[in-house]
Amino acid sequence: MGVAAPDPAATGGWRRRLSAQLERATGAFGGQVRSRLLVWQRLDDDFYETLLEILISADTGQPLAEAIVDDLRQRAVRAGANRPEQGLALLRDALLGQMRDRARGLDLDGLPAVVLAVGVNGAGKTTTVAKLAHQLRASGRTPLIAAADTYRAAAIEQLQVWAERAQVPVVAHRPGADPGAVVFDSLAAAQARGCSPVLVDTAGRLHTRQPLMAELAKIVRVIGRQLPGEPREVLIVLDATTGTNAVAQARSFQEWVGITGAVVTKLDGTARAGYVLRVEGELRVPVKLVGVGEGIDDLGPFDPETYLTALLRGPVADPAG
Ligand SMILES: Nc1nc2c(ncn2[C@@H]2O[C@H](COP(=O)(O)OP(=O)(O)OP(=O)(O)O)[C@@H](O)[C@H]2O)c(=O)[nH]1
Ligand SMILES: [Mg+2]
Repeated sequence: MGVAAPDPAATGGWRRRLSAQLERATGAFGGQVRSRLLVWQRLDDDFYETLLEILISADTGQPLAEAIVDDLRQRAVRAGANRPEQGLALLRDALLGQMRDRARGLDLDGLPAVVLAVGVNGAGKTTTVAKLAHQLRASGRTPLIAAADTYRAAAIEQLQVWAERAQVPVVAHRPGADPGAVVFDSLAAAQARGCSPVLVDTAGRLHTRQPLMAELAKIVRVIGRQLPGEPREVLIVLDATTGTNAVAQARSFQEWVGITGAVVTKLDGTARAGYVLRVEGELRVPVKLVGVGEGIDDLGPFDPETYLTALLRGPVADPAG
């Protein structure tokens, strides 16, 4: 189901805002496209080598950048294209073709549905849970937040402050409590009160720390025992500004708990716009949500078309239309 859309009344404004933030995030890339790619007269080795450099510098990752450029060469030959603008249009179509068919809405059909946010320290999990709770409530749902990061008192308080603003109930235990017990109580509370979805904030953990990953797997087992089929959504939260080892992180989380989607945060603060391509291309995990700021409204569904248009500076459609 395509939920996680922001308040419908605010959608036009939100989309404009997302576009504006993406423009900034992709500005460096778009600038390079104009100043370094469109100066070539034809689609030749100079063009392709420059494109490869631009992709790599935007954090797309070498293997994926090479695959994208090789694919584009073949497409250009097949299409008989020989001008840089045609090359960029083919590139946009190729990337859009790969990204368009991925299911990006959150599956929230369970009663209650459970959404688990996981990731390394500081990625933006708590903020994402709070923003999502706010938006789901604004769109008429009755979310409940499980404060399953029990490592730091500050983490529980941070969530309570956000949740109060969003007017969403939080189930929390004392610092140091078993996160599995918090989740157990949260699901019972959601069932008793008719709340859904349950959004579970978890402690940040390094993907290489086995005991911490085992603890996360235990949380997932607790959920599955209480509610077969849940959690429907396990979202890995990835910080676009720290980039590079996202692939290793996500693979590890994938092995331990299974990932259904990614949230890329802090896209407002980065020139590494290729990062989203990398998450999709190398991990084969759909980016479902993007974070573009620290405010409660600064989260929204990821729209490949808006993103690629901003990235490759094609004709900019009116995002509100
Ligand atoms: N600019 C910007 N900042 C963000 C975004 N998302 C989160 N942040 C900031 O990133 C910092 C960390 O966010 P948290 O939500 O606390 O991250 P976390 O993953 O819960 O961190 P731990 O619980 O410590 O692992 C905070 O200062 C947030 O305000 C975003 O989309 N853009
Ligand atoms: Mg947190």
